[in-house]
Amino acid sequence: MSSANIIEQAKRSAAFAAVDKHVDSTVRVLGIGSGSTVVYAAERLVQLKKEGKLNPDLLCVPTSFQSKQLIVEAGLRAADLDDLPVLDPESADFSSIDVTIDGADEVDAKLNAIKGGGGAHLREKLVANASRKLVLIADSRKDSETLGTKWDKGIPVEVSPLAWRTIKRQLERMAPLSRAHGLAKAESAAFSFDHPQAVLRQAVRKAGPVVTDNGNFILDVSVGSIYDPLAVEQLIKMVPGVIEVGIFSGMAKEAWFGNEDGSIVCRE
Ligand code: ABF
Repeated sequence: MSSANIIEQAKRSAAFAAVDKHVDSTVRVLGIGSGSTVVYAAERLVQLKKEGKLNPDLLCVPTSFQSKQLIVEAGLRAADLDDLPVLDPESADFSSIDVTIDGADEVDAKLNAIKGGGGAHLREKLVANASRKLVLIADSRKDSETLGTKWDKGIPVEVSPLAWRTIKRQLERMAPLSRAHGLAKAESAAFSFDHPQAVLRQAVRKAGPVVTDNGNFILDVSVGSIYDPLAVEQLIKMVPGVIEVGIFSGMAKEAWFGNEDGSIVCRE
């Protein structure tokens, strides 16, 4: 089997295992993520539907146009996030989604994740935030000790088109702020990229900014190893015009990884 097929099989194994553990007839609302691994989750949902194992009234909440297509093509019912009631009106829990299954670009030992390689992280984070459980699925290439050590394309940051150059300049000059936050000890305003801690280096993709489903731009903020994902997420998010950051700190309850030898690992 080619290495590409081995990776696809690993993704499929992780997706099937996560769906089998978390989706049964008691699930009323299911968040459906974006990317290629989630395609296998949809494949498993189709099988479960045929076997009569899904809630007949199951609603699925998409996280992108791609995700919406997956839901429709699987013969499932799509629902908009804000059209849903809270699951338990009597509690303080504002969740309206039982569980969301989504992919990731990198997941660290504490289940913090870099997401948004496909430019959908704003809706993905909105859906994850409204979910009782966020379950990540990926092949083992995404399984990492520390964010920023395996994923080398930078943190996707959705920004307003109104000021993307200004935002880019501000990010490029954040080293002093980073230092103030103890995140990095950049020697000067010029970013030192070899620093072991999170040093923010912003690089707009060669072809210029990517436009998201929401009409905003994506900038890729390249960092070194991220030992404090929440701090880096907050640092970037406070820049005026930043709409959402592709770091999901402390949001995932589980992560399922398919290994190339066919085994599956679930980390909680
Ligand atoms: C979405 O799909 C994004 O958050 C993430 O960047 C990407 C992962 O894609 P794949 O499953 O194809 O690796 O979840």
